[in-house]
Amino acid sequence: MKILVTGGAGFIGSHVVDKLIQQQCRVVVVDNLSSGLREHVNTAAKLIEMDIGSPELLALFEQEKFDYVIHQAAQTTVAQSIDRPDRDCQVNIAGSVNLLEACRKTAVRRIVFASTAAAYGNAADIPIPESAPKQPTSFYGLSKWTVEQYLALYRQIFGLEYIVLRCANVYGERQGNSGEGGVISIFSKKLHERRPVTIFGDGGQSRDFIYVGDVAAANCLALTAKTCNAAFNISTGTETSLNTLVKLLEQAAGIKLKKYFAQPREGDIYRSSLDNTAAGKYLSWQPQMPLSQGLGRTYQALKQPGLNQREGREW
Ligand code: UD2
Repeated sequence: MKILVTGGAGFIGSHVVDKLIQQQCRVVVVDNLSSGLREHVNTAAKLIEMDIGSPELLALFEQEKFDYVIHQAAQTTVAQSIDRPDRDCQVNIAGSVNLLEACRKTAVRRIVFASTAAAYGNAADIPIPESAPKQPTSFYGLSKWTVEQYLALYRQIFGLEYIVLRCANVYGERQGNSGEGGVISIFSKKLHERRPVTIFGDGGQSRDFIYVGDVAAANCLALTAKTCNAAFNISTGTETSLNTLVKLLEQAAGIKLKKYFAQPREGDIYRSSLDNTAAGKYLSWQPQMPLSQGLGRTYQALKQPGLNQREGREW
């Protein structure tokens, strides 16, 4: 089968591509390389440098005739969505609708969409079930939730099949570690450089950290899962506070981190963990990577840049 992975040069997308290639799929990547890297794209995949919002996207779909689409391309950070809601909307909403148009006009069989825990906002019940109210506290959460609703309506009106994967905090090799990166990649880099970290808030805020290889596996399973037109949480189902994360990172590296505390970040949620029962039942998916081990791998990959490359990974 022929699969398009949007954002396939990015952090999660490039791991998805690797897994699909391992499964002998034919893979095309569409990525504008705004944050993704050409060298992260598996050489067995075809890379098209294009924006998902491009008017040329439809012609590409007509030419390639994709069976399935895995949609990972996005503006991915909460903080940037607060700085530039207009840009977040343009990429995450308008770009996705452009992609959906190409999907329905060329009879794509199914689209798998990367959504987020941020769609829930501050939920009452932890771990959060899929049915919890969607009350995003950031434009990023809002834009992802909006696309989920577009998918439901595209299904209803045009018959396009979909699966939404609401991912918790994804970490692992190849994650960016600049201001746009996740807390694990940022702290790992600081640790490696023996520089202090800044904790926004009291460090008591929790996240559900899920390894990128586990997320890639969930995407592959979602392509052919019998149950579709539904959303599934992809997570470990456990909460880890930032203070605990710092301790685990220190253990993984054998180095002490110096910490500064600053004001909580605008739009941040305090507690986050997602119930993953439904993904177990309907996708036959379970997280495999223990956090301490995943942190070790992430840190080692930073120390040995070769491990960040596709060829160096064992996952
Ligand atoms: C992450 C994802 C987002 C979405 C969401 C789902 C990233 C960059 N963003 O947003 O795409 O999937 O999870 O819930 O992965 N923090 C510090 N110091 C730092 C950096 C972060 O204290 O230097 C804090 C931050 O204020 C927050 C926590 O660490 O309380 C996690 O921050 P993050 O940027 O890694 O991820 P989050 O949850 O905002």
